[in-house]
Amino acid sequence: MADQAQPRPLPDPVTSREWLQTMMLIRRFEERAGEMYAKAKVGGFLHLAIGEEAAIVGCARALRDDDYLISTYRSHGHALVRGSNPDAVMAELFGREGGLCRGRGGSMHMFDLANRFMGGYGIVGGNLPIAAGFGLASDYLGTDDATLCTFGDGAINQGTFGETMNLAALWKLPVVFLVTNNQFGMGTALERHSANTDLQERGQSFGVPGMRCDGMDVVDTYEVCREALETARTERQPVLVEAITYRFRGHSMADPEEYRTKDQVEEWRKRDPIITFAERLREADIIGEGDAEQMDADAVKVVDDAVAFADASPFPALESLYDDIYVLGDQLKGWYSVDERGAGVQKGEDIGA
Ligand SMILES: Cc1ncc(C[n+]2csc(CCOP(=O)(O)OP(=O)(O)O)c2C)c(N)n1
Repeated sequence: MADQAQPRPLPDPVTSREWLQTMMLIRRFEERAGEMYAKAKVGGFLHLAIGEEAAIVGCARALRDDDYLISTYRSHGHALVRGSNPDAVMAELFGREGGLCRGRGGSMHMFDLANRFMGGYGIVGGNLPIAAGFGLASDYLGTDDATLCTFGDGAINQGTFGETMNLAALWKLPVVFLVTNNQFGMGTALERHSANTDLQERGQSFGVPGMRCDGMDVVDTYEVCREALETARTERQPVLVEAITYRFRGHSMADPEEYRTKDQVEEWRKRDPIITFAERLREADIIGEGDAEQMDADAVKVVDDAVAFADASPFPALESLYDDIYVLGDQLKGWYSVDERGAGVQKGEDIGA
């Protein structure tokens, strides 16, 4: 992690502007998603990553196009930064046919193979072994593609963490594990759920070295992840990176936030990753008067269009209920696997019987 007084040098102007623009898009997209949830346009759960944009953009921009990214249920930003169409991401939240997963996944289960975004996952810690699988697949295929797996500080205490670190180190898998330490696992503060709060250290006994970055600083996150990915790719050495960050909103949309004070939130908001990065770009003359406002207006326009697209997109047809479902034939009987009354579409009558 870079010294706060000595920030890392900025990338070239075009790259710097793109990072700011992408963080703004994610912020505006998430804010609107929250509004759409309040209007009941979005069903199920909705977890926003507002405040974590630098951690998202910094790590993803360290990836090559053919690398894999896998994240959690807090994954709208990961899809957007990977290049998923904002219209399709919003339509997925709305549960519509035009969604990234044709409306089947919703907020927690974004997936975009073309952009090698291998999904959001609802099970805490469930994505770590899957990431190891991608690493193993890269080995089998003889490619030098690397995988980046993001998860939260709460997930580091799941059994899957130790199991995955062990195999990743043993099999020399090209995977970087990024623990997004936003200080809380739901309503439980880091020091209340972890005896050892130095999370980047937690892989060492398994043979996975650790690094730390300032997850409120997009440049620092990028540089640390780039180095970690290089190590994973060329030395076949998995690395654990800890990004220190903070989520400004509740865990999900139904969170009274009784576990933290408003003062603490305000204190972290002073380090808002978008505002601080825009200031740096202004000081470096990379953006001028009115540029940030224009970029923000552009982001709002993209989000407006995404909402219009999502609203106009139809709900999936009832006949498509069994599309893309695993069917195990004779091995499993019952409604939960396949409608045994025949190959024809049964339109769901008797469901629940
Ligand atoms: C195996 C499992 N246990 C519990 C839950 C319920 N749950 C959803 S999110 C969450 C907190 C996880 O916190 P963290 O890993 O720090 O990620 P963050 O939400 O902060 O991004 C829990 C306990 C779950 N989804 N999966």
